[in-house]
Amino acid sequence: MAKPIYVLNGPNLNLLGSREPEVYGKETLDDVRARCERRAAALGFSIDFRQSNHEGELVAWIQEARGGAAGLIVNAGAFTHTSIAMLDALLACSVPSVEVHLSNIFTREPFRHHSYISKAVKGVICGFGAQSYELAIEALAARLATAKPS
Ligand code: CA2
Repeated sequence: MAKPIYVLNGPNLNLLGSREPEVYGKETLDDVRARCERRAAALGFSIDFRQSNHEGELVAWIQEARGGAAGLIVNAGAFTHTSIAMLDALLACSVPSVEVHLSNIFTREPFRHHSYISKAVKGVICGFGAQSYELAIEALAARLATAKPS
């Protein structure tokens, strides 16, 4: 059976749709999951969509992706700006990965302008709301389609 694309979501993203709609949009994380599932299915992939408020759990999922995932999409939430542990896990993970953000982190507070994890991913998509995730799935699917089978 084909491996899924893991879509990993970090802290507080379970609150999507409940506050700050002007920054993060009105859709809930379940709505984002549904978008991802539809987009991936249209491109011939399946999705394993998860959220955690715990850095260690996110690190464990990235480690699991090494054997279990075709690719990885990560919205690390605030850990984006703090987590060397997630950077190290991604550097050790050979599957292609894309960093996503709902908001444009570069138009926000200066502390959001730096991402620790960007160094370890193929690319970064931010600022398109829930559509950022769909764009990431498209980019990953295109890369996986041209990648040599291992
Ligand atoms: O724009 C993004 O996707 C972020 O990764 C979201 C993080 C933020 O810390 C990053 O700088 C950018 C925050 C996620 C929290 O989301 C909430 C949504 C609704 C209400 C409260 C928090």
